[in-house]
Amino acid sequence: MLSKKLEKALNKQIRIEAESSQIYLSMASWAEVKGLGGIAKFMYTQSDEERLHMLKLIKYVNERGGHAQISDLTQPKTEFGTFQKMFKELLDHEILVSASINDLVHISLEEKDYATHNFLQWYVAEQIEEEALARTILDKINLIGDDKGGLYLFDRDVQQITANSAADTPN
Ligand code: OFO
Repeated sequence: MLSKKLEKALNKQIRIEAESSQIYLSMASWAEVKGLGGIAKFMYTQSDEERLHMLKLIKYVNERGGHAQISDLTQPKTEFGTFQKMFKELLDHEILVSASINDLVHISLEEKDYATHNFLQWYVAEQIEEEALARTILDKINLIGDDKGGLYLFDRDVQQITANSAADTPN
């Protein structure tokens, strides 16, 4: 059985994952409208993954005798300026999510809930991957700068990154 404190913290994380999904969905839509289908596809996939992260938490909370709460969400931005800025936002957001997962791990230890501590290790590993992916992409984008040809090639190649990260999608 989850403690009330941990249940509350896990519910907060459910909301964060749902909001992450919405943010990436908004980025996908923005990229699609800008005519960069590869980047849009990448962001749609990221959005789907965040939804899976949310669902995995919901099922865990309910399985452990808690009640997963579905809350209203903050509306994401709809404009992202440039692709550099958008990917920088993606990285910054993932860093925030990692901090939130770390807090959860801390609470699980405080509450001596080793099952939850064990469950959260999947998220700890996932955050390492997601931050690394965002950094790799950002490095490439910074190399491209304002070069239109480079952006064209990046848009084509980013689909490969989508395909690789999709292989890690949880069940
Ligand atoms: Fe849920 O991992 Fe990204 O935010």
